[in-house]
Amino acid sequence: MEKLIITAAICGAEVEKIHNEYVPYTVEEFVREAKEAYLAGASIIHLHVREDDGTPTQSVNRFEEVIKAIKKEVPDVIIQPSTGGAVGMTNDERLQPTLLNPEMCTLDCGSVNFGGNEVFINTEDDIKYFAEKIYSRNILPELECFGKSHVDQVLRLRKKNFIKGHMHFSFVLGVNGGQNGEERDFIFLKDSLPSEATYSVAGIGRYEFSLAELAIKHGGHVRVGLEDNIYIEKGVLAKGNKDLVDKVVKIAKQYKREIASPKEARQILGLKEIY
Ligand code: KMH
Ligand code: ZN
Repeated sequence: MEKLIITAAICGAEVEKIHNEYVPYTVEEFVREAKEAYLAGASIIHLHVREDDGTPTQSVNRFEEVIKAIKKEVPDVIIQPSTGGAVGMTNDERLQPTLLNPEMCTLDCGSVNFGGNEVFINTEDDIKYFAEKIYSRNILPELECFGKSHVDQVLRLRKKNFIKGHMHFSFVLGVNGGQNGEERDFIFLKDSLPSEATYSVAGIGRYEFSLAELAIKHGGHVRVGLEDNIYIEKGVLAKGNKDLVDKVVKIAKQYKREIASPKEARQILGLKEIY
C-alpha cells in the first residue's frame, strides 16, 4: 500500500480556545502547532488563520505572515490553505490565500447545512469560479466533499473539464448537516471514486479516529486536527494537534502502514518536487 499522508487541520474557523486552549490564534501559536504536528508525522498542514484575538480571517497578509513563519521552521511541509474560510464570507474573500500560489488549497464541492442552522454555500457556479482561479494559479485543489452529492458534483464537472489533473478528494464526514461518518458512509464514498483518484478522510468529532482507521486499512489518507476534533479520547482534551497526529501514527503502525514524508506526499499527489 501507498505510504500514509497525514494532514493536520490545526485551527479551522469555528473552534476556539474556550473549547481547547491549544487552538492557535497568534503567529507563534500557529508555528508551534504546525511544527509539532509535522514532527509527529504530518506532511500537510491544512491552514485557516486567525487574528490575534481569534477572529477567523482570509486576509492574504495574515496568510502570508503565518505561512512564512511556519516555512522558516519547517521548510518542506506542504501548506494547504483553506478557501472555505468561515460561513458567510464572499468568494473573493475566501480565495485570497490562493494569491500566494501555495502548492495546494481546498476546493469545497457543494453546499451543506453547517453545524445545523448555518449554510455553507458552494453552488455549481461558485465551484467553477473557484476551480478556474485555483488551476490558473497552478495549485492542486483538495476536493472537499461533505457527502456523496458533492462527489457526484465533482465527477460531473470533471466530464466538462472544470476539474482537471489529479483528483485528490477529502471526505469531511460527521458535520451536523452533512453525511455521517459510519463505515458504510465511508465505503459508499470511496467506492464512488475513479481508480486513479486519491482520497483522505476527515472525521468530525467522535468519527475522527474510527474513520482514520478505516482509511488506513483501505489505502486512503487521513486528516486529523483541532479543526475537526478536540479530544484525544472520550472526554479527554488533546494537548495540541501533535497528540492527534501521534494517535494516527500509532494506528498506522498497527496496520504496518508507513508514514509519508512531505517529499513522498508530493510524489503520491503528483505535486512538483521542490525539496
Ligand atoms: N469552515 C468551514 C465553513 C475548508 O477549509 O475548505 C469550511 C471549511 C472548509 O473549513
Ligand atoms: Zn478547513
